[in-house]
Amino acid sequence: MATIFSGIKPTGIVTLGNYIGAMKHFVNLQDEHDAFYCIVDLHSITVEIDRVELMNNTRSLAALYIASGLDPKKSTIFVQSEVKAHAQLGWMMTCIAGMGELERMTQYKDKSKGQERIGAGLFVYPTLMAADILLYDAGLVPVGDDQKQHIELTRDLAQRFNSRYYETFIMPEPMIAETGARIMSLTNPEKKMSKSDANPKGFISMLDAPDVIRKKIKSAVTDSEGIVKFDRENKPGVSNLLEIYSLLAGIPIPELEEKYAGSNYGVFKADVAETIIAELEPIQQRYHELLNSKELDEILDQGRDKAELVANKKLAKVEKAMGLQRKRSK
Ligand code: ATP
Ligand code: LTN
Repeated sequence: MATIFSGIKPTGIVTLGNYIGAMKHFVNLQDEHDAFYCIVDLHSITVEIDRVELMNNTRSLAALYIASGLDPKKSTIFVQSEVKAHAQLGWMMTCIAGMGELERMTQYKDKSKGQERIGAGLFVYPTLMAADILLYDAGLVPVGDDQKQHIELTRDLAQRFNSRYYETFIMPEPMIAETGARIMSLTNPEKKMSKSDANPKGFISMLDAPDVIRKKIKSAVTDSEGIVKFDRENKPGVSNLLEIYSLLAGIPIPELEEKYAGSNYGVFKADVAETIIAELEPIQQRYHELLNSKELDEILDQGRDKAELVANKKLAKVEKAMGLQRKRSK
């Protein structure tokens, strides 16, 4: 059974998009796979972020991982910067990668657009992500649709390394769900929902209170047609809400279309909001119990120790393959 690896950046509070596109799959996979779920704080510093905010986000994401159903007995949950091998292998991968292939990454293009000063870390971001995955011999990487290109690059780097030195890495496969891999912004349904969106109306945070959720869904951009129908091209706003509703309630979209035939958007949106609230309520409750607990520290300490064992072993193999070893006197 393939090992699973995935990560989320502590750049803000996890959104409903992160939950549907990634976290829900993490939970489903942990029963049958060896799974590593990381809080990728080293990736968060590729853009400017306040130090206290980063520390809070890191803890909050760990609590949300567990509150959403990750079981530390089944999954290894840890903070990236605590396992030093990530940064070390990241450097080696940077040396394997070419400028051209990094320049083609759409996440880099999006995040650097309009920036006065582009951090070099943002540019080499995918080489650190490759290191994350390759350190654990992960065969499957559950992610949202936006990360596919980074995993393809990871495969290219692994292959290049294997042929330049010798067989060291296995080829990871992206695991992207057919639905829910790209939840869109509520204010601009042409753009993906992002936790770092400057406008909080664009996303539902996992910690939003029920009234905030009702307000955000009520003001979500739709269209003037007044027909609840799935048509991503012509009705992106309504389609996005239908997708969220369907995935959370476990009701197929055609059934929802039928249910709301003849109703106005107000009724439909109110039900979408209540479905989200019902999903998030127990998660929020567990989150608050965990956030300041010793239990959370213990889980992260154990996760770090377990991850370190695996990662250090792989790092030693890579160092050996690359000749990063001192010759000793006979
Ligand atoms: P940021 O806004 O800081 O770039 P983000 O919200 O895009 O953050 P990430 O930490 O980059 O979130 O992503 C964590 C996981 O969630 C990844 O697997 C990513 O593909 C997935 N993901 C992110 N946004 C969405 C979305 N809108 N719909 C579905 N999956 C998503
Ligand atoms: N690049 C990802 C976060 C990420 C990741 C990873 C995902 C960092 N390392 C390893 C899967 C596997 C993002 O921006 N969402």
